[in-house]
Order: sequence, then C-alpha cells, then structure tokens
Amino acid sequence: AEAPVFENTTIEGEYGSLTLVDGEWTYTVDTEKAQSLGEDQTATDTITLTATDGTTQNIDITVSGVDEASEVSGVFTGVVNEGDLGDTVSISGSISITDVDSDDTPEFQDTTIQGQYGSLDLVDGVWTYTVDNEKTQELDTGNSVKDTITLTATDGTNQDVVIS
Ligand SMILES: [Ca+2]
Ligand SMILES: [Ca+2]
Repeated sequence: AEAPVFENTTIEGEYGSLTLVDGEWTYTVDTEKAQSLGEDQTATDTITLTATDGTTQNIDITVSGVDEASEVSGVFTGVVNEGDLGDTVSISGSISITDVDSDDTPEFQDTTIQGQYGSLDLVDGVWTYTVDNEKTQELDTGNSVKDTITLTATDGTNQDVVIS
C-alpha cells in the first residue's frame, strides 16, 4: 500500500481559511468574518484535515477579537431663524451609533441638554432643538450665532450637533 499523505488543500473555516501545501498549513483570517469579535472575545476555528487513508486530524485556531471603533451617523447641523416671543421654533434630525463588535452595543440615550440659545431633546434617536426666543431677540437680520450641543453615547463617543 502507498504511504498515506495529507494532500494539498484549502479548507474554509468559520473565521478564515486554512491552506495546506506540502505538509505546511497556513491559516489566514478573513477580516470580514472576524470583525464581529470584540476586544475581549476569542473564538476557536476547528479545521479538519483528512489524509489519503481516511485519518483525520483537527487543527484548532484561536482567533482573538480586536476592537473596532463605533460609527455615528445622522444629521449633525441645523439652521433655524429666531421666532417672536411665544413662538415655538424648532428643528429636528436623527442620530444613531453602530459598532461591528458583537459585545459592543453603544447607544445615544434619551436626554435633554440646555444650550446657549435653546435646548435639545433627544428621544429615540431623534433630536429636536427648540430655540429659546428670549435669548435670541437681540439678533438682527443677518446676524447668526451657533449653539453647539455635545451628545455622548454610552461608549463615550461624543458627537456635536451645531445649530445656527
Ligand atoms: Ca472586532
Ligand atoms: Ca467596538
């Protein structure tokens, strides 16, 4: 009988692929598949090689997670005109935060933040800035001021919303 061998092959695993060439295996991580692993997470990818005589051998690869930064999306600027006293002048936009790491679930929680010329309410990812007309009456046509409100997500990510 011929001596058994492990023939050259490439096997797809859960987080990458293993290539066997002349008895030497190389495991290459697929970044797309592995990025959901967070900073303190590890996963084991078990690849089974089968020899020509049917002998099987598992190769266990431990993949350690790396933290990916969270991403904020939405509307971060707004332009409103001051209103007369007693008017309600407001502008709205959305804000959201995502993180590919499965153990990171940041969010912007509901809050109300007092600014210099009004206040911003955040409810379920929608912010509404309402002008305090008492503080803006001194603005003449053509005058513009900026109010910068900083929203902080649960993971510490800051996002400014700038209202003119
Ligand atoms: Ca990751
Ligand atoms: Ca992360």
